[in-house]
Amino acid sequence: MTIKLYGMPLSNYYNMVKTVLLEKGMDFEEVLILPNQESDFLTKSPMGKVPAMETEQGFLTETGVMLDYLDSLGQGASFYPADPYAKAKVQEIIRYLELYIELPARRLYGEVFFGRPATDELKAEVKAQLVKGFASFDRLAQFSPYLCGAELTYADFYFRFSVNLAMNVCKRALEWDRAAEAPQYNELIALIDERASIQSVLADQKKK
Ligand SMILES: N[C@@H](CCC(=O)N[C@@H](CS)C(=O)NCC(=O)O)C(=O)O
Repeated sequence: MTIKLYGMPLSNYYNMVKTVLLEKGMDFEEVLILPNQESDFLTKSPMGKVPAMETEQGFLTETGVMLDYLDSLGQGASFYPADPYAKAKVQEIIRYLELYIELPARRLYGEVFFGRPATDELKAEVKAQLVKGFASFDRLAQFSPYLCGAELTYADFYFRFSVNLAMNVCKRALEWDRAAEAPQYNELIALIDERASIQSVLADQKKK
């Protein structure tokens, strides 16, 4: 059975998984659906979030899990190093991006993307989390030129679709120009954006 990817091109997590499917040259179908709490969708995605993935054995959710599943299928290129420690370092940086940058930044998506102003208290809390989050990420990331060294890894795809939005949140909700402080972020995004997979994902995002 062809893998089906549920979600929508506005979702950065959806785009991470879609990029990896494209990079691997795997056949897949896109099922366009918004996150929702309908009972039918909750049987597929227990939190009602996107992306979700339908495989011949059943459904999977959580972006990191889906990336690992696709990797373990062994089709197309792998973006994990063969060495177990080096692979764990890629997984570590993805975890940092998710827990300490993506999730705090998301707390201000309402203000930045959906016109729901956040309180000053919330902004101060998120700013403190992001200061720590970016500092910890900077201690792990190599930018030489990729996050984990000379080879492109899954962490770079995660970074591409996560940190650009987080920087947007910093600028628009916190008056904090993270991109100016860390020019290496946009340099890496520009490098990753040269890939055909990303170009195709971004073009689909613009269409919607
Ligand atoms: N931890 C999930 C997060 C996915 C997620 O938050 N997706 C957003 C769209 S970008 C969503 O479905 N939001 C709706 C909601 O939170 O109920 C993952 O890694 O895939």
